[in-house]
Amino acid sequence: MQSTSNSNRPTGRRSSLKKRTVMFGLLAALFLFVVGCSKDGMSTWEAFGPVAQLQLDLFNVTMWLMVIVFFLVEGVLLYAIIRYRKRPGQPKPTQIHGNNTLEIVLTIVPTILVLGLGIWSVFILFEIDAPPEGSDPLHVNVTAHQWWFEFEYPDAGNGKKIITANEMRIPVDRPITLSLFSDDVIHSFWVPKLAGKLDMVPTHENKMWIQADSDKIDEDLPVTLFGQCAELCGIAHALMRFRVTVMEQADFDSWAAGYSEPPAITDKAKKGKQIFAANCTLCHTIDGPDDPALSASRLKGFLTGADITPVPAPNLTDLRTRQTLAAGLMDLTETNLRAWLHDPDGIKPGNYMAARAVLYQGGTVTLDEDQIDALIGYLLDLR
Ligand code: HEC
Ligand SMILES: [Cu+2]
Repeated sequence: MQSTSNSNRPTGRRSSLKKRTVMFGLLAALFLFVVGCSKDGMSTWEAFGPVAQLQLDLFNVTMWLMVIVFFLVEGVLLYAIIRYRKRPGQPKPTQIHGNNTLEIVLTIVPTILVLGLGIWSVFILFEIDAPPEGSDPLHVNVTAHQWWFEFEYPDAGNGKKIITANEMRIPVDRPITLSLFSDDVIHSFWVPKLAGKLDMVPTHENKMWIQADSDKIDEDLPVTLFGQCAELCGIAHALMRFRVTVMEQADFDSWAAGYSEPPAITDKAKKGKQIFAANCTLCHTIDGPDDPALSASRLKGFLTGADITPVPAPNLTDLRTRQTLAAGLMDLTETNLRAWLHDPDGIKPGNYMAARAVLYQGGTVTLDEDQIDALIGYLLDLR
């Protein structure tokens, strides 16, 4: 036993070294592939507003300084290792205590670097704390739910409240102040092109502001930016995305003015309206902002967690004006809406519509194809 393993050892070692080298190469390639995101999507390398720009500048300076330090230190290290390595027949080098000048330099330089970057970071923290004095910010309350985002504009159009989900619209060149909340666990608000991440914590309000500048966006408005929850928050965390559409103030105003105006409803949609009232209003509102008392009872239902209860759900009033379904998961099309109504859990495993609506408790949806057609007609007839 002993002798066999001994005689095998040299080749075994060599092949495992080879294997390790290959594994390392593969991992390095995977790493480069994974971090090689394009600028179009969720890139942090492109700033569309002043907050993101300040953060990006700080990041760039910090990173490049550290890259220089890394190559300097590693360079000197490698040079010393190779140049002064032990050679056969060489006498033992003279032993010295150290070098005071070198030690002082190696203490002072990093101290200056760390202090400098630290102080600059604090200045930037203050600078991005609030929008400039005298600007006219638009306020939005953002509440995270497992696994979607709710946007409330307390005073968007003539003091009228607007509640919508998963897609935030913002006017260009205007500061947007955000109050971030959560109704369940900790989530995180992240639109890389507008600002860094900020946690959304239950029972605690976090504030931030963002702005999209027309001179930083070289496309025609409206422009859609991507965001997503950046804090592991449960089974559908990776499917908790949202969008921010940057638009001209006038377009924003006309969207706001149209919100909750009763739509023209076709005959087919009339039937859909009844089906909606019977099956969906436990959780969804479709005719304006959610009634606060109703929201509170939905939240209570969710938190007490009995099997079939109301839960907070996306406000569907402006569903027709949206681009996506199920927290940015798929485009809003008739086919996708049909698929969602048939089997929400197949599309977004773990979501609370499938888990808590009576409709889905038998395994398949209890609506027939005609009823689903009517529902789709109704949902897409709203503006
Ligand atoms: C038990 C509560 C509940 C009931 C009842 C319910 N839903 Fe939902 N619905 C939800 C939740 C929660 C979500 C969010 C799922 C997610 O994205 O994680 C949702 C998402 C949706 C969405 C996607 C909205 C968006 O902004 O992406 C649509 C459309 C929808 N539901 C339609 C319906 C219709 C139509 C009915 C009735 C046939 C219905 N729902 C019944 C809870 C419910
Ligand atoms: Cu989340």
